[in-house]
Formats: sequence, structure tokens, C-alpha cells
Amino acid sequence: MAAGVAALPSPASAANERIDVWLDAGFNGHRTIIMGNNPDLRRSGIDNAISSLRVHSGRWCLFDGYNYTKSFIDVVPGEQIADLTTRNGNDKISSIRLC
Ligand SMILES: [Ca+2]
Repeated sequence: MAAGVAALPSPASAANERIDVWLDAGFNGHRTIIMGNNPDLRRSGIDNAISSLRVHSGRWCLFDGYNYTKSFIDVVPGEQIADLTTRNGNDKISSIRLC
């Protein structure tokens, strides 16, 4: 490969941080990839519908209310939750942001 610049590991930046969410438990059903703050999941069609998630990078706060209100769950890089009922958060999340 010409003019190759090695892709060096870099500190996490907001632009690269990612959390995947699913509408069903066990990482099943429709998946949505979220890579930035989202104050209103109605826009993504997944309001009050997320049932499982996996954090690729970044520390995220998940809120029951829109615009980051009624915080109830935070998750860290590498964390995954197969069933949000275990965190009292099934079908409740309405906004997500890095925290
Ligand atoms: Ca909600």
C-alpha cells in the first residue's frame, strides 16, 4: 500500500464513540447504532423501545425522559446489557448522551 499511514490507536474522542441498541432482549430485533448525543429518540423511531445494548466506546447516560431528563442508567465502554429489565430500563429510554 502506498502512502500508508498506520492507523494508530488514539484516545477516545466523541466523534468515534458508539453504542449499539436493540429493540429486543438478547441483542435481537432491529439494531440502531448511536454515535453521538441524541436528545429525542422519537426521531430515530426507537423511543421507549430499547431492550438491550452494547457499548463499543464511550461512557453513556441513558434517560427515561427527553432532553436528558430522568436519568436512570449509565454504562461504560465494553459493557453490555442483554435485558434492560434487569436495570429497570426496558422500553423506557427516550434520550442518550455521552456522560
Ligand atoms: Ca421514556
